[in-house]
Amino acid sequence: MRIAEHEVRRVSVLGYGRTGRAVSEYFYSHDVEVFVSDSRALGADDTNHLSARGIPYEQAGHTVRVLEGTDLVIISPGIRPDLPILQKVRETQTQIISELDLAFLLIPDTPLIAITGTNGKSTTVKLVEEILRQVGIKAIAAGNIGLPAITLADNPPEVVVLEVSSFQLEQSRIFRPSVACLLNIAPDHLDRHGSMDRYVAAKLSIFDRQTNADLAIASHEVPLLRGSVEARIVCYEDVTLPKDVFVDSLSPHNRSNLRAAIACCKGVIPTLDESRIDLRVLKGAFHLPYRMQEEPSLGDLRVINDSKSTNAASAITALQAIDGPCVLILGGRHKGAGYEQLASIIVQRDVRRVILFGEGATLLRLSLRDVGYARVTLCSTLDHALKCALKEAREGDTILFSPACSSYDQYSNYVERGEHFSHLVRSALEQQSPNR
Ligand code: UMA
Ligand code: ADP
Repeated sequence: MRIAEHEVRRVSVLGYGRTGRAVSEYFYSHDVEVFVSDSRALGADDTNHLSARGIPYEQAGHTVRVLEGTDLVIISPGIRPDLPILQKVRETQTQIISELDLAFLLIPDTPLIAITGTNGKSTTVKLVEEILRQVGIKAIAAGNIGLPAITLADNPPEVVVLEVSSFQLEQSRIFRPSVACLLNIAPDHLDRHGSMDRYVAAKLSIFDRQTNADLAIASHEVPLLRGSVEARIVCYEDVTLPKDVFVDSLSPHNRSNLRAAIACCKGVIPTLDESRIDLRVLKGAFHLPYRMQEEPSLGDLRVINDSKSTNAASAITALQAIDGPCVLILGGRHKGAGYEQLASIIVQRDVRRVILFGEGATLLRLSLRDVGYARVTLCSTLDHALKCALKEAREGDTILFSPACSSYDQYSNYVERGEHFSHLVRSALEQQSPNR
């Protein structure tokens, strides 16, 4: 098959996770030879699937087999640009392309709304999808939210709403969305990007190839865009929200997400009348799993599961969204950014105790000590952390699980961590005596 100016007979797919599987399926179904290479030992489901299709693969490391007879190497978002095998590929002048760029080339005629930012991407992407569907446009949410964009290549919808991560942006050289939105930037993923400057550069690159026919949407970052972006710039905080009790009940961060979503929708339907959006239909988008999810109360304690909070900024947002005293559970894998700001907010808010668990616990404790906060309990697991939280909480408190770290020290992803927390809460509920 032809992709841009390249004749492609054989591809190598680096990484066989969600993205790699989708890319392999796409090429397999278009009769292009596929070779799969993954740094981990693949599970039996994967190896059986590949063998049944006659797709050759290597596991537990990338070797020069990636290069043999290959026209194109496709990389998953989790592949770092400095991976040694990529250096070898570059030396042979073989083309390397990200899944995001590939999907962009394979879906050439469909308007793309791309949304990035440190926090709020999934919520905003779902809001845009819902609003567009309400006005009769077949829109599909894809990308970092979980459905690799290439999955849509053979049967594209009317509009693709893409959640785009800094990992995907860092790898991309072609991608040009007609509407690009940057929600916010706070320190995150410094273990991958190496510095805040490089993380910011990756985020801002969403606007790089846009022209004056396109729309660039942002808020606090608008000054960074002026002079460097060709697209028409819109500040989403200028969007007026419909007067409605439901809107008033939203947390400030979700009102921001709604403003951004409306600005994105107006990018494809300039005549959209926001006062006619049925806001109640959007409820689901504001309540995606493990984002400030209300668990059953434990006696008189409110319990919130915010497992998707994987950086300090989202934990700050969570703290600011709740009223009254709380016991805060933080921890997981540290991603390289500091916790100074989070620690200073903890001191200001009514946080009865902070329970720390996982790899990041020691560093979090140091940051809290630096601001003079000492009401800290150290635990190894989430199980233990919830037990300690229950001991410390007083009548009417909220137990807030908003970890500020990634889940990868003890779980495969934030969903598994969120499910585990829900399970622990339900077990605690079953064990609770009536007069706790
Ligand atoms: N791998 C290698 N070599 C390497 C590194 C990884 O072979 O050097 C292999 C791993 O062993 C694994 C596979 O690559 O088998 C994983 O690939 P991946 O890390 O790119 O993950 P995918 O399963 O393809 O999922 C990716 C996104 N993951 C990451 O960016 C880390 C998913 O976002 C996204 O939903 C999916 O593509 C579909 O587009 C998850 C995420 O955590 C939710 N994203 C980060 C975030 O939101 O903070 C950026
Ligand atoms: P992302 O896809 O960027 O991770 P989500 O919508 O999944 O964003 O939300 C992730 C976390 O960030 C949740 O804890 C959520 O409560 C919080 N959050 C959502 N929107 C915002 C925002 N605009 N600013 C700060 N935090 C937010």
